[in-house]
Amino acid sequence: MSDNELKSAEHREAETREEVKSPSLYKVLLLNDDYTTMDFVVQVLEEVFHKAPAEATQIMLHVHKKGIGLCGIYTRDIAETKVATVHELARGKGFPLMCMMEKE
Ligand code: TYC
Repeated sequence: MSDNELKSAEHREAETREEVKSPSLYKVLLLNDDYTTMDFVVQVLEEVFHKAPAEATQIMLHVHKKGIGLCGIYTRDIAETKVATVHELARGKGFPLMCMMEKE
């Protein structure tokens, strides 16, 4: 008899649950400031977050009015890379644009 057959159905089910546990997800959020241009924020939303032009503009205007807005939800490594990319692109243009991630 194999190892697997000796385990109770409950044990096998518990093991299966652990194996399929999904990774934690993180919101990537953009913060408003007074200096970054609207065009640059829309460009970032299109190029980094793969938003279509109309949605990118909606998100940018939401952040402009409310102070913060959601760009997307990703696993930790992807979210960290998006935040770093936004900061690198913004600093390259001399903008103070801030991006952050928050565990869901
Ligand atoms: N508030 C900026 C302006 O008036 C535009 C802006 C929007 C900046 C969204 C950052 O995340 C941001 N030029």
